[in-house]
Formats: sequence, C-alpha cells, structure tokens
Amino acid sequence: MRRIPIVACLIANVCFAARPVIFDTDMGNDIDDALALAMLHALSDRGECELIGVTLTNAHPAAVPYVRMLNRFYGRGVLPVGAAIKALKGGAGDGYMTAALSAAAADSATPAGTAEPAPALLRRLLSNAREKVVIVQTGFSANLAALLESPGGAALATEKVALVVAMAGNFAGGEPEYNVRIDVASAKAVFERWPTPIVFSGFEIGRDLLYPAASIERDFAYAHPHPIAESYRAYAKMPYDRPTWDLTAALEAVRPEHGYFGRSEPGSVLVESNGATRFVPGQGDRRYLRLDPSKRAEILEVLALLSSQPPARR
Ligand SMILES: [Ca+2]
Repeated sequence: MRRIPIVACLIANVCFAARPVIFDTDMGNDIDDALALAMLHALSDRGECELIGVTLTNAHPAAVPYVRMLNRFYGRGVLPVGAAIKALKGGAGDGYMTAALSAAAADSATPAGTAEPAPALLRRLLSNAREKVVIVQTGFSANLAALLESPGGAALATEKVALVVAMAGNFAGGEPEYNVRIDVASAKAVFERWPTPIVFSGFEIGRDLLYPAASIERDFAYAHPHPIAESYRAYAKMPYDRPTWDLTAALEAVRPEHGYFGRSEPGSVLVESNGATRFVPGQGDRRYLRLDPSKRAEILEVLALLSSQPPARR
C-alpha cells in the first residue's frame, strides 16, 4: 500500500513536466537566500519544479562562484548563473560566501569563466522556455526592471511568465523593507508595471517564522563540510534563529496549492520614494501572503525538511 502514492507520483512526474522556476537572488546579503536555493534544488529533485537558472542582484565577486558551488553540490553544476549588472550601495555584501567557498575548496574547485549579465540570461531562459515560468525574486528588482524596460521585455514577460513570487515589501505597516529600499526605482517599476501577477511574501511573514539553529546542527550533518551549514555558521554567531523570508517565497512559488499561507484580496502595490510599499485593494493582480499563527509549526517543519534534503544527484 505504501508504494502506491510513490508510483503515482513517479508517473505524474513523467507525464507532466515540472513547472520551470528561475531564482532571482541577492545571494550573500543574508543567509535565507542560500537556504531558499537549497529548497529549490530539493523541490526540483522531487519533481515538483525544475530550477532552470539563477540570476543575481548582488554584484559581489564571490556571488557567481558561490552559487555555482552550491549548484554543483546539489548535482546541477551546469545550471546557468547570471551576474548582477550593478553594485548597489548596501546590497553587495559577502555575509558568508567567501568563507563557504574556502571551506568547500577541498571538495570542489571553483569553476572558471565569466557569467553572462543576469537580464540577458533571464531573457534567454524565458525565450527558450516551453511553458510559462515562475520567477522567485528574493533580492532587489534590478533584473526584472531591466527586462521590463528592454525592447520586447514586457511582451516576453506576458508570454512566458506565469507568476512572480517576490520576497519584498512590508504589508503590516512597518518600515520600508530592505529589498525595496536598496533599489527603490527598480522595485517601483516592477511592482507597479510588471505585466503578470505578483505574490508578495512581505517582511512580516519571514519575521514570524524563524529558522531553528538546531536544524543547521542536526539536519545537515550528512555532509562535511556542508556548504549551507558552513554558510549559516559564517553569517552570524551560532546559535541563532534567522527569519525565513526567502524560503517562504520559494515555498509559495512551488507549492501554492498546499495552502500554507493565506492570500490577500487582489489589488495593486505602490512604492513610495523611501521604499515603503502600500497595498491598494481592488484593481490589479498583486496579492500578499498572510500567516495563520496556527500553521507556524507545520510551515517551519516543511522549510527545514526541504532546505536540508540531501542532493539526489550528487
Ligand atoms: Ca534575499
């Protein structure tokens, strides 16, 4: 009896291609991007999505090698990685990347070669996609804004993007959120004019779901060194429980039907000059996530399980 759902799942995976996903990230500024990328590899291994590329909005020189190192750890070393097109003040940090690269040095050499600019990669991935793509944006909006403002970019997004899930904004009335504040002009362009639906995981969602340090110590012990665990330890003094901002966006992007989060009514999102986001219900196809506190334990369990899942293809 226990085999039946597994077989059904395998058949389903063969019969229906997994939804392609692009991960657009400011990797290196905070640790949640690394955990979110680990999750997208795990979900790809499970056949729930297909990670087709990573585009960066952190221009730190370690960002491309670091993402390539993680992709290689998870058995996807050939995955294309696009480099950030501009260094943003306060948004080009190396919170853990160099440390994790040096810890991994014995395990794998850093691949040579430059990366193409992220907006060019985004355009190529979308143009070549056989079905509509979900974009998980967990950093600044520079790449999507560049695509939107390039010739034919809006039409390409309309044709090839199903949905953007963005970790951005603050829908609980707080301060301007970091991902918006660092590049206000790009966020304003994307959140107000991007031609497909956008679902926002606002600051308040990840803030209220803290990743347990105990999981880093326990669940990643299957590999030494483990690049995610090394990164987490390098980012801040252990033990600490870090908000799961980017993980929640990745989860909602791939598993919307699980209903982990509630969603607001549709509306529009306006970006003020200081980076504050304002939701206006009514016209528009923007929504933001809501967290039911009674689901907190379940969601944290899922986030830890997926981000710590051993690579299937290593
Ligand atoms: Ca991020």
